[in-house]
Amino acid sequence: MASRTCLLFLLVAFLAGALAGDVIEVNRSQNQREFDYFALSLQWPGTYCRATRHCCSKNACCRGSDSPTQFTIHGLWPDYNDGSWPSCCYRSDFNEKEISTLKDGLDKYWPSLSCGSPSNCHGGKGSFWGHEWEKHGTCSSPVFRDEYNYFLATLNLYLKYNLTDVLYKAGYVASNSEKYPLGGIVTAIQNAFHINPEVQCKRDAIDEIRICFYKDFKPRDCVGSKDLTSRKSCPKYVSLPEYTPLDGEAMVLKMPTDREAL
Ligand code: U2P
Repeated sequence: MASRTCLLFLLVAFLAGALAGDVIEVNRSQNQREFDYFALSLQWPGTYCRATRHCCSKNACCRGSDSPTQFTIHGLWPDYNDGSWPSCCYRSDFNEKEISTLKDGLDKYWPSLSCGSPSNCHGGKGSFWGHEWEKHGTCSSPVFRDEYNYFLATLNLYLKYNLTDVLYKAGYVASNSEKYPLGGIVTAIQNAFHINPEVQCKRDAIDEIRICFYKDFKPRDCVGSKDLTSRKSCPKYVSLPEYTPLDGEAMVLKMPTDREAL
């Protein structure tokens, strides 16, 4: 009886979460249903990097004056129209050699903004790129069936749909004092790309903006974009924080090796 009550409670809690709009990640292993669309998720380094507490060589927040000042890539995610997404669809261990010719572009536009080693799909720890390939890239077939094409297409999309530039031209620039209307930022993106993006905030700071695409890479609305009031993570006025990298001396003092940073 007790275990029945417990099961019922878990079921109700699960359904309540789903109905409240919590996203559901589907780990479909081999039997994945084909995804519906792509979300190109772009992170704002000013928001991410100001939480930096220690440095290591792989963390782009620690590049001093070369730290990124534009949106960088978080990932290209195959998603379902119901708000869930597949993950870890088949075993394909990340091999950095396959993308060695893309490394300069990836270091610049798709850097890790932390020292942590995210988990891969099989219980191990790996690089940011390895995590994104194994968790999301493997679910992007039949559009992509290999690492090289997945990373190359993501870089090309990022360069073609230059979000930082769109916001800059509309007057939305990095600032530690300005607050901008969320509606104005969304309108600037709508006018440039003719789609509704998805926006995520950490408190009042823009954290990520997602631009979505059909499988043929024509832009389309993101599922979580429907109306402004449902963008529960952002207030009406938002910021795009500037990031002031740790100064040179502090960087040296705080720069453990990658091993120590794990
Ligand atoms: O939003 C929190 C984390 O959930 C994963 N996510 C979110 C939306 C989506 O469409 N697809 C998706 O995978 C991301 O996990 P990550 O790739 O970072 O492991 C996102 O960070």
